[in-house]
Amino acid sequence: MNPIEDIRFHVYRAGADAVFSMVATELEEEFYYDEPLVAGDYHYYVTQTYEGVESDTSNNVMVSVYGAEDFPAPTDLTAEGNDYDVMLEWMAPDLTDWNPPAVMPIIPISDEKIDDPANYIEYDPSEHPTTRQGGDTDVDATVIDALPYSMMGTTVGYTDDYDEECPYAGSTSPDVVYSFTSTVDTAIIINTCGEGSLYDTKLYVYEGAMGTLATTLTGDVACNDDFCENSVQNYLSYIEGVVINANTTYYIVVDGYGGESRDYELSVEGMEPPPPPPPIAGYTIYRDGEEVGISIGQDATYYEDTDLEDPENPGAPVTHVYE
Ligand SMILES: [Ca+2]
Ligand SMILES: [Ca+2]
Ligand SMILES: [Ca+2]
Repeated sequence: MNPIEDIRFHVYRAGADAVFSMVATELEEEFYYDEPLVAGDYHYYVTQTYEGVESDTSNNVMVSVYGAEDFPAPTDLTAEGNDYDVMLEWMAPDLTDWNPPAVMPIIPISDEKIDDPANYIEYDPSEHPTTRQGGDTDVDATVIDALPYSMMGTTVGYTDDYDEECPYAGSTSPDVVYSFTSTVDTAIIINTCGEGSLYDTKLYVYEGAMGTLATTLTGDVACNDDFCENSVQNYLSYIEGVVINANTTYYIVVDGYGGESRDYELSVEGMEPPPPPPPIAGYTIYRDGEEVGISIGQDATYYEDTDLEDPENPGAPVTHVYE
């Protein structure tokens, strides 16, 4: 007898209220298609049962679902009938002030870290004679000269020059330093949430001089250890709205928790202006609520609906409603 045959899966989902409830039960397959859902962020986990006993929970995943309200609608639809054909024309929506939904949401961490300084690594750069990429301190900081900025690197082989408590102290992780100066007052978002980050990173920003933490738009100090996760690492770092005053040098430090060091992916974005809107891919045409066709491209604001003869009464015109 195959014990796998008796295993069943339960799927749990939470919406914005963060309260999980079971949405599927006794599944035999290792997948589930959850629909319909209104737009929003959802969290999921899965358990399995065997002979009535339910397992611990799987890892959590988060997904953003977008709905019709996230996308502007075309306007000014007109229809012109000609025998049994209808010619439709419409206007493309005005996307001047529209911000598209983010394609890659930042994934918040799902597991609380258990901080145990006894498990900290004692980092010794002499054990890592790797080629260095520059940027060990403020003196040789790598200059970020344009935004958005993205850099894949490693902290292995660098020296531990700095540390900040947010909230964990005592790390001996090596650190690398980037510098950024703007000619105008602005704000930036920095993170190591990308797939290129392979260790427990820590990020902070100094203003003007090493040791003076910058602040964020919400008044917090610009330091973060754990905010987001990727597919391989749970404790990545994200700081939103670091206040950048014009003509002041800011030092972005990529550091680590508990003596850890490895590869990182650093992203730095300006918070303004918003990205240009993407083009509209095309339109879907509905007749009496049924999809009857598509037109490709933002400028393809017309559709010819042909062969509308009433099958019940050959040769008779039919009335249709378009939306
Ligand atoms: Ca360093
Ligand atoms: Ca450090
Ligand atoms: Ca971290």
